[in-house]
Amino acid sequence: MSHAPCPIVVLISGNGSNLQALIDKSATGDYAICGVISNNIDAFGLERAARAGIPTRVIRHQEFPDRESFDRRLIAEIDSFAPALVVLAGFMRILSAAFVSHYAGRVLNIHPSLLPLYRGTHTHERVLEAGEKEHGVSVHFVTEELDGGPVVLQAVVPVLAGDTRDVLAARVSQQEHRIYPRAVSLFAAGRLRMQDNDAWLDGERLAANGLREYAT
Ligand code: NHR
Ligand code: GAR
Repeated sequence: MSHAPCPIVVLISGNGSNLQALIDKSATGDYAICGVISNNIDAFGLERAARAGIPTRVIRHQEFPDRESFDRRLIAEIDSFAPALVVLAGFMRILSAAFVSHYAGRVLNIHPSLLPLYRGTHTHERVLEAGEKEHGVSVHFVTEELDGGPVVLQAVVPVLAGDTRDVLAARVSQQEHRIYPRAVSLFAAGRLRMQDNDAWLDGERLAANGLREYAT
């Protein structure tokens, strides 16, 4: 590759399996993870980062009087790494309008549902309760509207007879680890951007569901 890899910062709160997938693919991707930040000091993802030699920071949200002051610190720490993209990977704090506008068009999230279906938490349980035949995962740009920003990629998985929450979650998670590094690489290569609240790939506006693929 002729140009320097695109610097990204990853925000986590927990296990960090998506962070691990991003680390594993960074050797072949167009991006480099320059920092990992967690709001939770017990996040296993911090160990994954340290093992990969990536600098880590912990900013405990409980130590701040309000969301705005937490976000100001978060912005300062992120900017100290000078990333081109901020990647939410199981990050569980809602981001303020000030944060979103500071990084407009430069924040991606992965959400375990076929957005716009099932925004919010406990998506696998809700999908099973509703008797859906399909479920999946979406990568989207982050906007002020929670889980409402333009979708980039979606992977669809079947819901099978006898599925438990954990079996279904594992099937979705496998797809997350496949599509998130791809979405980040597309952004890093300059092929993906957000404009006027739409996602654009290779100069073409993507449909509301983004690029959708079916996994078996
Ligand atoms: N921030 C903005 N502005 N927009 C989005 O689309 C965001 C976001 C921050 C996080 C991830 C999201 C998800 O994929 C995400 C998308 C946390 C909550 C939440 O309710 C909701 C959605 C998401 C992440 N958080 C609680 C809060 O008060 C705390 C919950 C907890 O700690 O367990 O911040 O699902
Ligand atoms: C993933 O399933 C991700 O889609 C979901 O949390 C899990 C994080 O796993 N994200 C959210 O629910 C965001 N609120 P990981 O820590 O192993 O990457």
